Amino acid sequence: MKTQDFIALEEQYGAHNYHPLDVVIERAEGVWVYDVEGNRYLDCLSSYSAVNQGHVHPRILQAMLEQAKKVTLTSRAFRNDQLPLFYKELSEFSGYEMSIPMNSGAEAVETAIKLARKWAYRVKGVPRYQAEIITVSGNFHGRTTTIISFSTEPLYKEDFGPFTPGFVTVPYGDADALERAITPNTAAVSVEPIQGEAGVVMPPAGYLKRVSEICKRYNVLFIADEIQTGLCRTGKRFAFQHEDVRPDMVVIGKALSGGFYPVSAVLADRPIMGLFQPGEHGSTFGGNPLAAAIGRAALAVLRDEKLDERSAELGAYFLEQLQEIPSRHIKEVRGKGLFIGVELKPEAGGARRFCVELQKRGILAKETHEHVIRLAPPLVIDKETIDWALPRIREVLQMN
Ligand code: IF1
Repeated sequence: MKTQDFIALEEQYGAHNYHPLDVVIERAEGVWVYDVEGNRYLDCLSSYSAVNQGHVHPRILQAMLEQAKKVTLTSRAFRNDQLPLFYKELSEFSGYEMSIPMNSGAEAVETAIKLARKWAYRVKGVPRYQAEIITVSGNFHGRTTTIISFSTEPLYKEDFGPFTPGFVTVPYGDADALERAITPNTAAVSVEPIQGEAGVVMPPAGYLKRVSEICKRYNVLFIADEIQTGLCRTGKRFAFQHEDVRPDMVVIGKALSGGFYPVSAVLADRPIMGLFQPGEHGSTFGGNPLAAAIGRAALAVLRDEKLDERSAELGAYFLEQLQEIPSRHIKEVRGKGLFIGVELKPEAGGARRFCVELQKRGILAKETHEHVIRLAPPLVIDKETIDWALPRIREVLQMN
């Protein structure tokens, strides 16, 4: 079968909830993916930062295969020999005392919302069911009906009401607006340290510090969604570490499995995570031994290969080189580590056509919010490969 044959099947039998590039990938290794016609592409999306360790990392693959032969799922009605070790190693990696394992990022975000609300009622003393969570414009935290209830993107929410109450939205980056929105019923503030889906949107310097100070002053939990920015993507283990802050809860996913399996988690210290009582929350697959074994290997790769330092060093180089490209189309090139967005001027006609041209030159990138090309290769990329990509990216950015 050829590319078009696969596309025809997808068109006929699958929901059209995405508008993918016409590339049909059949295998991948490291930073490279290969389509059904044998063409090779540099993956500059990393499956939305789920394959920070590179595609099919051998160490994680080995861990998955070995565990899969032993036991994959025990339910949480019983215990298993992988989860306790995953808990410990995740605590050592993150510096947080405890965690609760889930599967998708959205599930972990929902878990953080429930935990923040429970903390509001049981610890802060907010009257029951009046807890408010402050979120920000341009947020992306997943696709569940509660999460899209506080989305500011009509495409993600307009046909899916009625919406879950209890969320207040303020402009991203505006700490004064955030402080004004706090009430005695505020349970938490939830932000992405850098907004991924919004187009690699960086807040003003010191914003996270202000958020943290405001949360402390008003006895409000600071929740950081690091599902896309975490796990070494931005040049630190967590993006919040670029400022001198320590959120009360950190939500992670994606690269927590290196792209092998849905693995997510919420990190917190005991005064918060200890609030969950038996039976209150969970999921069939959350914390299963296969996920835990994969998560352990994924963390070990991030740690042992120092992918945070690699992202910082190569990201700074990539960003500097991109910022030197003369192009009438470019409005701004921004980013942190290997998490880069090239924002185009509206008159450039949208980022999609540039992504199509990049594909013709062997580079896979994704537009976000119409005008931004996201460039986020796996963190195992090397300088030679970045130098291979730069002339191709330059050529595309300089086309008419
Ligand atoms: C899609 C982008 C979208 C996330 C943050 C939670 C989640 C995500 C910061 C939910 C997921 C994915 C979802 C995927 C495309 C991608 C994405 F931001 F990465 F670009 F959609 F906006 N918090 N982001 O980025 O995690 O439940 O997906 O495991 O839905 O199209 P999930």
